[in-house]
Amino acid sequence: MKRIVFATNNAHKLSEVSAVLGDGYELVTLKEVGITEDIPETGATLDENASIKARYVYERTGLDCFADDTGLEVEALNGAPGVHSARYATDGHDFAANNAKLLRELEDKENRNARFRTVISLIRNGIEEQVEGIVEGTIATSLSGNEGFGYDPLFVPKGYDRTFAEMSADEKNAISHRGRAVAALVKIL
Ligand code: ITT
Repeated sequence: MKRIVFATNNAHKLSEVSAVLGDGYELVTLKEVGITEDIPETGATLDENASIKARYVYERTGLDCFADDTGLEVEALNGAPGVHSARYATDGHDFAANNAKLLRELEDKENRNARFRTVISLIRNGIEEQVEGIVEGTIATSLSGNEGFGYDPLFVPKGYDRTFAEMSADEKNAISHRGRAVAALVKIL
């Protein structure tokens, strides 16, 4: 079994990624390697932030590791909230406030096209590689479902009439940005 650190403080991400990675990998958490502080995400893009998070862990532990940075990119909002998805409405990770703000911003917009994009930075033996995963969809006009996290109750993937929050973890992983990025990660691991 390969041991690899996943640089995240988000428990939802951890369970999604470990489900897609499967039994061949033992995911080590930040807590387990003694990193309890929030890693500063100061980059201007998802690519930069994924890289910052992975390097932060590699520099402190020397262990193989990866980090994911994800954003929701809404067409009518010129790609916002994008890299600012976690702190769209407030300073913290307030999912309800973020969703309420998104609904407000799109109130008078006909174009509700959006996509989730995940960038994963992998550092193995000191060498960094990046992969990404994208899922296209639309933003619903009201919240539906209790599964998942973040913007899931508003995101309807293309070809479906349910939000990610109305899908099981397996269903979401099979088509999601993160599921696709992790599938690409597995190919290079
Ligand atoms: P880490 O940096 O500790 O990994 P985070 O929650 O800060 O966790 P990101 O910066 O990658 O993660 O994600 C930014 C926000 O995007 C996150 O807070 C959610 O609101 C949203 N998000 C990310 N992945 C999502 C998903 O699969 N479904 C719905 N919303 C998601």
